[in-house]
Amino acid sequence: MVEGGSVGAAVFLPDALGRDLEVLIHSADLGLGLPESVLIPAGEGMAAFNISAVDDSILAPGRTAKITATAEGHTPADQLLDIIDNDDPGLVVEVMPSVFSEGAGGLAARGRVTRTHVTDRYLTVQLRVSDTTEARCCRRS
Ligand SMILES: [Ca+2]
Ligand SMILES: [Ca+2]
Repeated sequence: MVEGGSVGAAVFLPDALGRDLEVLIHSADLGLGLPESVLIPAGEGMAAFNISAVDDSILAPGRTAKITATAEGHTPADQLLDIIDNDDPGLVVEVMPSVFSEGAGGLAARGRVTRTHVTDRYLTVQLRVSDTTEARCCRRS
């Protein structure tokens, strides 16, 4: 599941009971949205619920969360869920002005590269012009 998304989940009983059964749902992963409990009604063998993952803006590796279902008189059950980060770093390239004369000279425009996630690590960015017969880059300023 990608953060910001949700998935359907369910708890099952091997055999339906003659009474309602409250099943507690728990995960130590605080980035998940879970119901505290679900109810398997008498005569039924399952209860469905949704799991959502908080969409933060923090770049992080993917993680695996454990979800545990417990109910009185029953053996607890665990399920692992992989959560994929959606905050991949990106780059933005701007050229100002975006239109200029071919006679404007060697400093016709200024460029700026920014990254969407600032970290304490340096980042080397390679710049390339697709048509070097029309424009060239790059002189640092
Ligand atoms: Ca995000
Ligand atoms: Ca994230």
